[in-house]
Amino acid sequence: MHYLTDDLEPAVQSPEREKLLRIRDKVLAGERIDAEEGVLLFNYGNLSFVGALANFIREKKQGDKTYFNRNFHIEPTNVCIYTCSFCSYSRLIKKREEGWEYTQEQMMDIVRKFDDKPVTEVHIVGGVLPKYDLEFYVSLFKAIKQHRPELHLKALTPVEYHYIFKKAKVSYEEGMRIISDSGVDSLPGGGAEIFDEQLREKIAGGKCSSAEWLSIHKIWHSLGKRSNATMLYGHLESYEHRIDHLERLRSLQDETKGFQTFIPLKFRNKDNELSHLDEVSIIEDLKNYAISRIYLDNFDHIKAYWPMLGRDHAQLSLAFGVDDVDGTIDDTTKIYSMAGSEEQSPSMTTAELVHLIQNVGRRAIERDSVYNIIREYAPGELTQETTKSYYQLPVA
Ligand code: V47
Ligand code: SF4
Repeated sequence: MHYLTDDLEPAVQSPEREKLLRIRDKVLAGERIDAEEGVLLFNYGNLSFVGALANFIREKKQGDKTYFNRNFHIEPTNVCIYTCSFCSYSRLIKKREEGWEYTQEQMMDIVRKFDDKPVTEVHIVGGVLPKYDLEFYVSLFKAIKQHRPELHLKALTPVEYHYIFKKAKVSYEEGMRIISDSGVDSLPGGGAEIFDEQLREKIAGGKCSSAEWLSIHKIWHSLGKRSNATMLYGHLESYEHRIDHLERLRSLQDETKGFQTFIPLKFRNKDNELSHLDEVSIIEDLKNYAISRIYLDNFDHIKAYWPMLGRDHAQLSLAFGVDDVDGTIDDTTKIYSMAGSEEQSPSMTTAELVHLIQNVGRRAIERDSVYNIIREYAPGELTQETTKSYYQLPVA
């Protein structure tokens, strides 16, 4: 019998004790919990209970391995035709002069800035604007691949794809094939927000629907490609909405097995139309990571995005189901600092990131974008001096 069977008894002082113990038994037996049980965990599972279960699954799947990669971001524009109420980033077309709109050449300059750096991935995502159409992106992707063929291109979300395919009058199937042929290797998880149709309409009205988001990922997976998924939480949603979101992802993953990582994104309230909302507590963040880990039994990885969460909380998350802390990051990422993230100028050296992981007793593994292990770092192997030159990136 696993030690959790006894150890978790005292953690379950709840009117729903019997149901919680049943969930514990299911998790320990490797069985899937259902939506009702997921909601019950949010309502009645205390942090130590859900944390222990999530950590059990995390260690069963990944042991102490904790992954990061070396990536940089390009945000083509922060001007957007949409008006998502949680977004602190977009400068509407009427305030266009406050934003930026990079040309292909300017973006290639960013790519070239990393020519002598051992980065393995570029993550491209930004606002939606008519001039960034299918032709523009195909040309950009081809130029990046021509310049640096081995760089993994993780680019755009269904929000952009839906818009540019509609404008180009191509089907999703045809569009995703064109995108794949132009060099895109994988899709990041953005644009998922929250799948409940009514709430999505309220906070992200006008952009691709939940069904369209899922459909684009499904088609992408059918081409043998991988993608990530996110959930924006801590705004107006209920626990039922969160579990509904996880359920739709789990069910698509059963079909395609194309998702690599789930990334919960905590709503930050600086400078947006939902600024009147309080941000949720760290306890809520950790419970959300843990329950995501428990619910998404067919996802290999749960990622904490450290620039948004902050370093200490990212460390803490590693005990609550998280096994990935994303990557090193540079000055070109504005979306989180503009939304009020803990990290106003997010950048970490490889040594710092490795230390962050090892300092809480986990193994620091550098991965590529599809989770092949590039290197494991031994404790004490890296010092600030040996890596400073790689990741002391310029901060705006
Ligand atoms: O879809 C926007 C979120 C997402 C706010 O796949 C906000 O590896 C919090 O998806 N508070 C885009 N979040 C970023 C994204 C992502 C990030 C890191 C790694 C990966 C990956 C994907 O950012 C948007 C939206 O949900 N966002 N505004 C805000 N105020
Ligand atoms: Fe545009 Fe994305 Fe911001 Fe919505 S979240 S307004 S789609 S940049």
